[in-house]
Amino acid sequence: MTHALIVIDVQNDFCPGGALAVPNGDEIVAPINAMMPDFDAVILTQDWHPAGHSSFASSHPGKAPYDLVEMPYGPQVLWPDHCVQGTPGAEFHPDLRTDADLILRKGFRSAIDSYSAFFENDRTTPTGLEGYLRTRGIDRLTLVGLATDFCVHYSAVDAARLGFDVTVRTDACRAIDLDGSLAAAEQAMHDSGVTLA
Ligand code: VGL
Ligand code: ZN
Repeated sequence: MTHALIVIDVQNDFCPGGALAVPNGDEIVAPINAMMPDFDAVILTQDWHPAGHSSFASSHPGKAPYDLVEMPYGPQVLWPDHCVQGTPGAEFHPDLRTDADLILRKGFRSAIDSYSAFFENDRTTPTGLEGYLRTRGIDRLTLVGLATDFCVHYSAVDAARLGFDVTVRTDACRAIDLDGSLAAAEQAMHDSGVTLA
């Protein structure tokens, strides 16, 4: 089997002091760096939104961060402005090793968010990552990063649905945990056949 490490969104805005800080998000940087040499391929994802992105509460008059809205593609949580293209918050954590094979950006279309590394939030528009992995003969994936209950969760469920052998190393992830979203994500990943390790 050819085994890739997919490092989800280890960016300044998701670390302490960032715009959408995940509690203790920076704790996973050193363990992730230490895991990288054990894989045949390393892929980093980067949340990469244009200013005024439709997932930002600031783009919806009268709405606040963490409100839920109905978008044409389904329900969407509204977030503080984060990971705006070209800003320091969108950069990787300064200690993260970035000598990866591929850096995949997602969430770059204004009208739609993309939690998953495989599909935008309509769950059908592909990012191209599946084709990249398949053409490289990669069939096994280990996922780590931020946040367990959003981008790691959706990426893991989509990868399992596409037929990859998927493990999430929860010790190298950290969660936002809005209203039980971590428990729901763990259940959904388990039900999709993802190994939680
Ligand atoms: C994420 C919320 C908004 C994540 C990205 O990386 O989990 N969460 N954008
Ligand atoms: Zn985002």
